[in-house]
Formats: sequence, C-alpha cells, structure tokens
Amino acid sequence: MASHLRYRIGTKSHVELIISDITDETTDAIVNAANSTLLGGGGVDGAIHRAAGPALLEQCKKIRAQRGSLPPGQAVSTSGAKLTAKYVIHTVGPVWHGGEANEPETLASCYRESLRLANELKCASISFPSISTGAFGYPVHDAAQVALRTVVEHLQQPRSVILVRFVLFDSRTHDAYKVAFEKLRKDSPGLQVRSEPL
Ligand code: AR6
Repeated sequence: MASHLRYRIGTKSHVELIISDITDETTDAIVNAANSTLLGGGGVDGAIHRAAGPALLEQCKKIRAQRGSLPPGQAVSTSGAKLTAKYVIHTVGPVWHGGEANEPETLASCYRESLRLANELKCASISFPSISTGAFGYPVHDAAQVALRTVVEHLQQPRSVILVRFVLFDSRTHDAYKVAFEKLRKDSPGLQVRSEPL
C-alpha cells in the first residue's frame, strides 16, 4: 500500500496521509497530542519536546501559569522553538473510557480548535498526529473517522489553512486512516473529496 496519499478537498485544499515522524515536518504548524499539564510526557509529546528543546517547555510553563491546566478538547499555541515548523499547537485528546463519555465530541473538538488556532496564526499548512490513539487508548479506526470527518468538513470552506497532513507513525495507523477516508467518501457523497496523484 502506498504510504503517501493525497486527496483534494473542495476546490483548493488537500489532505495527506503519510508515515513519518512529525518532528521532521515542514508544515507551518504541527500539533502535539499533549496532556492537561502541558509539561511534556511520552509518545509524540516527548518526541516534540526533545526535538524542540527547552524553549518549548518554558512557553508551556508560562501558558500553564496564566491559564492553569488545559482541558481535553481545547488547544493552545507556542512557537516551534528549534523545530522547522513555526508553531506547535498543543491539544489534549480524550482518554478512551469505552465511548460513552463524549470521547468522539472531545476528539473532534481537538481537531477543530487546532485548525481554528492555525487559521488565526495565518498558517497555510498543519500536521496532525493520530491524537489519543496511543497512551490514551482510543481505538484507531474510530479515531480516524472522527479526525478525517472533522478535518474534511472544515476544509469545505477553506480559510488560511489549505493543507492538512496526517503524520502517522506506523503502517497500522496509516492503514486505519486510509480505510476511514474511503468510508467517509462512500458515506458522504455531498463532501467534495477526490484522490489525487502525487
Ligand atoms: N511522530 C508522529 N506520531 C507519533 C510520534 C512521532 N514522533 N511518536 C508517537 N506517535 P501518544 P495520546 C504516535 O501516546 O494517545 C503522552 O504521554 C503514536 O504511535 O503520543 O494522545 C502525553 O503527554 C500514536 O499513533 O498520544 C499524554 O499524556 C499517536 O502518535 C498522552 O501521551 C498518539 O500517541 C497522550 O496520549
């Protein structure tokens, strides 16, 4: 299965699915799957803090001092510090509790709020990891559907962001997003989505 997939959304936007390390991304912003403390952790959070250097943690500490912990579904931005990306958008996904605790709504809010901030920051491109599907235990097939539907709906009326790249860490996650994309296309003929060669 090809690991770099590109889809045209509406008239001028694109969604890409790739297998890579998000800390290498060259998009204007990358999204961190953080926790409410904003003080770093394992997984993609740890990788982003390691690659960005201590200036990232300093900014996170300031935000935390100003506004306290970050509730699930919300997002805040910092600079990218040593990363190539200009901005890191930190969001907190839901912990999976079986699906009856508003997990899909909270996860959708992570994507919407991150996109809202990226548009405010006038970013043209943003990369997301697969939020909540690691330590937070959200089943990846379900999370992929929420992620893609939210992003594709958002891109139907493009603002500043016209490229959303999902940077997935392994082929199992990439396959889940590919399957979810095909399902979204089939289930929602009203959405303007088509595959595009690279
Ligand atoms: N680039 C892209 N994706 C990655 C990378 C990377 N460098 N490293 C891991 N992933 P997780 P969560 C994938 O656990 O479930 C942290 O400790 C990983 O394979 O990072 O939202 C935070 O501080 C998986 O597919 O995030 C929180 O406490 C996806 O990123 C908690 O984990 C998300 O896995 C958040 O848990």
